Amino acid sequence: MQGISLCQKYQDYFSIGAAVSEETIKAHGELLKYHFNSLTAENAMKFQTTNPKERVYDFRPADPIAGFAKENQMRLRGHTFVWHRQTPDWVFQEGGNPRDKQEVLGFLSDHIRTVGIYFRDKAYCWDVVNEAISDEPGEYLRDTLWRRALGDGYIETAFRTAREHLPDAQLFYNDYNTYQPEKREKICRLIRGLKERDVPIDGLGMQGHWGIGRPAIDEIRQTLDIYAGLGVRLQITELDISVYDHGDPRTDLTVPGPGMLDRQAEYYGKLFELFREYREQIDAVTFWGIADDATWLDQFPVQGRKDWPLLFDTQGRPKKAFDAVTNF
Ligand code: HAH
Repeated sequence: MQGISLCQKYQDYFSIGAAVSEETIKAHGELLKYHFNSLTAENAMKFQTTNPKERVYDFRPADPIAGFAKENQMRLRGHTFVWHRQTPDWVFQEGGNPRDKQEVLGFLSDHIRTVGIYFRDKAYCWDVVNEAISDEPGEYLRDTLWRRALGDGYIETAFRTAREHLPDAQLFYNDYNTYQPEKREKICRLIRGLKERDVPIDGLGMQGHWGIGRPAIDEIRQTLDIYAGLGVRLQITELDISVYDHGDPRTDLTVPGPGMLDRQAEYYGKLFELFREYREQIDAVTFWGIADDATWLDQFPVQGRKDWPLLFDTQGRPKKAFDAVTNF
C-alpha cells in the first residue's frame, strides 16, 4: 500500500473504522491495516450469532475479527447487545407461548454478562441498545419484543447491567435517522432521561446510512449542535452514502450511473469537513463496510440492486470520494 492513509490523515481528529466479517477481512486485509484503526463486527457479535440457543454461546465467528483487531492494534466496537432484530425467538417465547418477564430479564442479563466479559479486554465500547426509538409520529419507544416483555425500563436495565460487568467500556445508544427532527427530539428525551436517573450512558451513535445530498449538511450540523449539548460522546457508527436518490427507479445498474460518483465525492467531502469541525465531540467515524464489492446496501432497501456507497471501489482502489475526504 502507498499514498495517503485515511486513518493517519485523521489521527488528530477521530478514529476511522470499518464494519467487517471474516470474509471481508480476508478480501481486504491489507487495505484495512493501511487505512483503518477501528473495527466493528457487521454481524458476528450480534445476539443471534453469539447466543443462538438458550445457554449456548458461540464466539467462533467473532474470534477472527477480534484477533485481527488485536494483532493490528486496532480498536474494536461492540455491536450490539439489545436490538429488536437478529435476536433469536427463544429469548421471548417457548413452544409458542410468551415467556414471563423474569425469564426474559434473566436472558438479557446473562447475555450481556457473558458476551461482555468475553470481549472485556477486546472491545472498548458497546452499542448497548440499538434502534429503540419509534419512527412513528407521536410514538416514543419502538414496539419491540424486548419492550413487550420487560416494559419501557428495558433500556435502563441494559445499560446498568452492561456497566456492572464492564466498568471501563464506553456505553452507547445507537440509532438511524438521528437527524430527523422528531426522532432527534425522542433521542434527546431518552438520553436526558437516562442521565437524570444516573443511568450509565457515555455516548450516542449516529448510524449514518445516508445518500448523496441527503440529509443536507446543515441538517447534520444542527443535529450535531443539539447532541453536543447532551453531554455524551458522539460517534458516526455506520456510515455509507448510497448513490441512489429516493425514488430512483433503476435497479439493474452494473456500474455507477453518470455523475453518481462525482456527486458522492462532493457530498463525502462536505460531510468530512463538517465532522472535522466537530472533532471535539466526535471520537470515531466508522464505515458500514470496507469497499464496494460487499455492502449490505446491495440488499437494502431494494433486494439485489447494486450500490457503491463506500470510499473504495469493488477492486479496493480509492474512489473520488476518498480523495474528497483526504484532500485538506
Ligand atoms: C443497521 N440498521 C444495523 O444497526 C446494523 O446492525 C445492520 O447490519 C445494518 C444496519 C439499519 C436499518 C435497518 O436494519 C432496517 C431499517 C432501517 C435501518
